[in-house]
Amino acid sequence: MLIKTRKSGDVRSSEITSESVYQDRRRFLRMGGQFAFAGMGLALAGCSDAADPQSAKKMASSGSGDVPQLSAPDWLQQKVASSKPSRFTTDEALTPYANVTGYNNFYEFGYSKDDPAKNAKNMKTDPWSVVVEGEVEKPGKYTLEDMLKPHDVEDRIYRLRCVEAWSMVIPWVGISLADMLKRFQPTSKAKYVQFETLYAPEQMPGQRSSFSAIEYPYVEGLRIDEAMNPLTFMAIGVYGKTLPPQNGAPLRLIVPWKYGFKSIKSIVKIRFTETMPRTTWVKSGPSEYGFYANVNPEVDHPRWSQKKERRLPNSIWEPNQIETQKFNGYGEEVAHLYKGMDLRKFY
Ligand SMILES: Nc1nc2c(c(=O)[nH]1)N[C@H]1C(S)=C(S)[C@@H](COP(=O)(O)O)O[C@H]1N2
Ligand SMILES: [Mo]
Repeated sequence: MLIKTRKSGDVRSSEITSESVYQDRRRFLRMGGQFAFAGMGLALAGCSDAADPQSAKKMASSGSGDVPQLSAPDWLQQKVASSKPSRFTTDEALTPYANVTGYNNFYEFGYSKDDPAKNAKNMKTDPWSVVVEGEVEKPGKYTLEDMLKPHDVEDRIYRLRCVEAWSMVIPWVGISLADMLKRFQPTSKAKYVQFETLYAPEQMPGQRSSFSAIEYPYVEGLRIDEAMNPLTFMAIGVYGKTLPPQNGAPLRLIVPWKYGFKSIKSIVKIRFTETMPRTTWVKSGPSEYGFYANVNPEVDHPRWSQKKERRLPNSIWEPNQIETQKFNGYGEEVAHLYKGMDLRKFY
């Protein structure tokens, strides 16, 4: 059902590394839009071959895959451990755990790809609660346990395509977002759903910085039909174990057909609204980052091409550039949501 192509596209020497694209994204924001091109970082150095996707869970539970059990309450560990395979999978090679948990974007913990793993170590994720508010019959402050209790947990292997033109294949554990949201009974006025990340400057150095590229708390949003699409997922684990803080513990969104920045981490608030939420990246650079942010090789970022992506793990000897697929390869499931919309205008 899911499209499973794996092409090794040829790399043009003119192509800048996506690491430099990332540096550029950050510099651009800091400088208020002025383009500055300075030293480039190297792409992540090579890693071992990725594992067979079908063995993700085996690997995770055998321990041979270096998947540690992080400190999380027992009930949550058990919940994650109870996950069952789902129809959402791919036969592409999994990105190794070390890359998934060591190469991150979580600006609250710093801008370098290795900052979140270093700086989020002591993030407090228990107790955790989520405020549900806005256009909904059952608003309230729910403990994480209440949020998760009625739901079965499933494994889903999804591609993650960052707007910076790198990508991974990640085995998540979690719950269909639609199933979770329906319980709160959105009203007929609920046209959008907004999500907010924890705001805790005492724990999150990025939120204390006076040079911040983005506003906090981090806010993302979806149209209600996007939120209710079967692909949209709330993750509580990865590689068969609870989420490490750098990946958005204890609860983070996964929207696999959109650029990674829509997949907001460490969620503390869900708000149903009648109007389109003002989201973090749209506020920071509206000409560069749209509300929809659907993966689309036909619509370039104003400062770089979106035609290809660097699939991790890669190395300078094996850049692993592959073609980017429209809707990140999930068009069959989601293209209908955008029928009649000009995707150049609604980027
Ligand atoms: N709160 C918050 N959520 C966030 C981000 C962030 O900086 N802060 N970065 C986003 C971006 S740009 C990407 S690509 C993904 C990366 O998720 P991963 O580190 O789990 O691979 O998280 C997204 N969610
Ligand atoms: Mo991203």
